[in-house]
Amino acid sequence: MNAVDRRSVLLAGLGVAAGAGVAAGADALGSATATGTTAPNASGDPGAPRGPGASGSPAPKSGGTGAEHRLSLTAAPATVDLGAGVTARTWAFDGRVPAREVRLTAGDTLVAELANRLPGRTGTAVHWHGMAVPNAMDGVPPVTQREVLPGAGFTYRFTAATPGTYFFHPHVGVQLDTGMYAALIVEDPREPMAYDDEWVVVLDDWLDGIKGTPDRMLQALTSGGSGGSGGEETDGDGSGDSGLLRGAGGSVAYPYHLVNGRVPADPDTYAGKPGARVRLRIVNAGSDTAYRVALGGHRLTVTHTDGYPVEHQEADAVLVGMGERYDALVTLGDGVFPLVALAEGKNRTGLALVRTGKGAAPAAGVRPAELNGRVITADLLTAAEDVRLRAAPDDVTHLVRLTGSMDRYDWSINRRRFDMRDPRAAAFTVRRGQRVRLDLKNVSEMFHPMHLHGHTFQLGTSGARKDTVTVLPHRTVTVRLDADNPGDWLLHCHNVYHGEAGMMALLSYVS
Ligand SMILES: [Cu+2]
Repeated sequence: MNAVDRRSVLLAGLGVAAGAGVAAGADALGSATATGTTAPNASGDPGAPRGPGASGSPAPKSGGTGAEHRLSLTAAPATVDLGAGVTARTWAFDGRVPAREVRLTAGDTLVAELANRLPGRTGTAVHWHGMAVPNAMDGVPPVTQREVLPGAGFTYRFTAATPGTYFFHPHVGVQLDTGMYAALIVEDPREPMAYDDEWVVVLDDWLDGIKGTPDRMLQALTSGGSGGSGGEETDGDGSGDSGLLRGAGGSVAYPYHLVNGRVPADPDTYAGKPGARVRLRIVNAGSDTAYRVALGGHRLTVTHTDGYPVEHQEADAVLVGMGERYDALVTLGDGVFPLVALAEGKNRTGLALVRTGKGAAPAAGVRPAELNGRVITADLLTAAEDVRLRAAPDDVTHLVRLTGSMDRYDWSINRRRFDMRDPRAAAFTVRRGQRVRLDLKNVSEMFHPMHLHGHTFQLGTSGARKDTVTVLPHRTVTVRLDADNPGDWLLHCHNVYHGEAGMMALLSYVS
């Protein structure tokens, strides 16, 4: 995080005091915004009237600050340095893995210009994971837009209504498993939590350019599974079951697990001061790996998942499925500490370091005891009171059976494999204004992190507000949402190989 970002966070925390000093007549939101990251890009007058985004946390889904945040994303082949002499030929946005973090203030408008310089006829698009964008900005070809072909571009434009921790990635084929991803942070102009700094922790399982490509992996998985041609590609070594996931951790044996694009032998290092309070924003951008994350020598206070606040809970570690995000507060000790992401069921780890004082760095394969302490999973969380869904009867209930098997790799929903050429077939239909209940019933032997586009749902009746929820084998998770964002929205497994094999469906609004 750069100095400007940090200042904006601190100012937001200071609230009124900062406002008084900077702009007479502006409220705390105005001054925090004017001093923060968005000011250089703002097209409007920083003192202009603010929308209803100013009224509380999280900001309501309308209105805006008037500030525009412009960025360009060029998708192209790149050779990236993963540390410790490991380089990989991959596809990336602007040659970086992860791509440059995007940071906005709630109410800002993001204007992102995508340019495609990928090889051959490789189309792409950008999906803004977790953001309740207008349907046409959701980045899912061919459902919400056409594929952006090489040499062409597309401009995404939407207002970031709700503060939180998000990320973005392509939603074409298995491009999620390339280097094309980055964190997207929406700051709360009235941030209610006090902290001294914040660190974004982006996790990823990596094979591209090291062990074939994601496309080849998909082919191996779908053309015979473990017994077929995929034998040497797919998992066979170092894997096992995960107790937390009640089964296999995945099907792909990744050579590396990265934290912020770095291998454990050459980790990213966060510098801080002993006693400082830091907000961690943890994003799992992986494709086939759930991570158990802990900071050695520290306890975590879990505060948010998928951007939405929860009643705070103390934990030693947190389980983060693919597509999930968790925020946690931590008070730093004095020394050098390992921030470890254990790949569930894969017997491998990713690593970053936290350095606040003297000391030798821990070994690359370190496994702090906290990994085996109290692990927070989403089902243990309760939504913060101000983000709970209002009580209302269910207007429509859909049974979403998660079907298929690892052997046949015939992942599907209600036994139907999604067909991108006919995406609206067998859609789950809803009407605007309905309270929608989805019963996610996993009848398979493997966990599935189910992600819904364009909405957040609530687990149970007062559980966490989320957009991605891990459904364990032979379990049913009931979620509810308000149908308030018309369009055709994907509901799918965020294991990119499961999704691409067919575990997707559409939630479609009808009139
Ligand atoms: Cu799945």
